[in-house]
Amino acid sequence: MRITNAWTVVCSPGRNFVTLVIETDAGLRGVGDATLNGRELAVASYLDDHVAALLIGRDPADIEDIWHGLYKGAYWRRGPVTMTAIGAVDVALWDLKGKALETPVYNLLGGRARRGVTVYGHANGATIDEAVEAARGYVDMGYRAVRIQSGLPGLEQPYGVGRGELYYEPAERGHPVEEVFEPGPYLRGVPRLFERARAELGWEVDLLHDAHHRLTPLEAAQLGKSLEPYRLLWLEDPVAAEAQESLRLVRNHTVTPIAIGEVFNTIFDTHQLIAEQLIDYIRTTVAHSGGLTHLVRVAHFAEVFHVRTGCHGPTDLSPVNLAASLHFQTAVHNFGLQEYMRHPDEAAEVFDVGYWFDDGMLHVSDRPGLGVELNEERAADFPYQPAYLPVARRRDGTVHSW
Ligand code: KDG
Ligand code: MG
Repeated sequence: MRITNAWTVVCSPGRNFVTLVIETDAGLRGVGDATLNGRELAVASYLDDHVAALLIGRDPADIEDIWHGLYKGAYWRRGPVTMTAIGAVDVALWDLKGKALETPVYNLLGGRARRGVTVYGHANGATIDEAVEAARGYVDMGYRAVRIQSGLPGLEQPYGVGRGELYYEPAERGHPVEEVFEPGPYLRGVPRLFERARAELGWEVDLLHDAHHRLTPLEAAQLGKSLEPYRLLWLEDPVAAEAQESLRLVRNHTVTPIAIGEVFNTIFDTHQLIAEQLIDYIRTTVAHSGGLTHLVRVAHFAEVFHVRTGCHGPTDLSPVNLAASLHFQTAVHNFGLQEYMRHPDEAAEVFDVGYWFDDGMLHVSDRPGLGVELNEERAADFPYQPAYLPVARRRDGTVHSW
């Protein structure tokens, strides 16, 4: 079999998605997610203008060789745009391989290691009361794990409080929205949120929180310590992910489990944190870190150090990425938890998915490949809409990590 064509489809069914399609002379098509929130067209151009021509004529079965050809052959390595582009090619090739062999992708990754993939939902609210009520809604739907974010006294715009119920969407059309962040009210408020959540929801449900890279190492250590009584499953991104050595300080002061990695792109971003056991969950995304080929390496490396997977899975990645994550999480032994935000309804008109939610878990379908079909005609009805993620500033106007 040979690759005859490769192109991206950029569409906005409720939000922007970039999908790579790879076509073969056997009439099979594979799809990969190439969405990078707020920088979508950079990845589309990387693929259409620089990578597509290199794929034509190649045997799609040669995934390992094509992967290294794009990674080492470009000379300019790593970074989110490059690794998202490589990830899209990689996932599309696994999809093709599954379709060619008429088997789901998880079978190609070693086979089923579990019945289903336990997921966490996103509860948020403008106040602690609203957020805990939203968390109760997830428990009632059967979720066994819930991330909770809320507005707090003195901090009206915390990370993670979106518009609408199930669909959290941070990107806004037009210019980036500016939000204010102050660590004082945040560090005082979050323990009150989880004290309330435990009192209302009990201890059976796993609770999580995302600090979104906003704290200094000492602030992160303080937060982890003050959350210990409420036994979180994880505290996510307590410090900026690039400051890896600062995790030693956090780790020395708290036993609250730590999850990091959604902005990482390669195993080289993860290896210090994993080998020094500075984290408990690695959150690296299939789409943004070179696809399944590379993330499987990260998972196997992490297993040696008792670090478990916790793939990033926001709505700003398409159902193609979610399906790829589910095949990965179904097959790797050291699975931890999978993020699950529901996509807007319009997305279902463009992406026909085989996975389904039941009993707190997402289940992969047994369709060949990834089990997701892209409807290109319908995608054309939802043209790209320029949109940006917010920017955070301190009260005095200093730009801060969002
Ligand atoms: O595009 C940015 C989002 O993916 C990010 O804000 C979501 O932190 C996030 C999460 O944990 O899902
Ligand atoms: Mg996060």
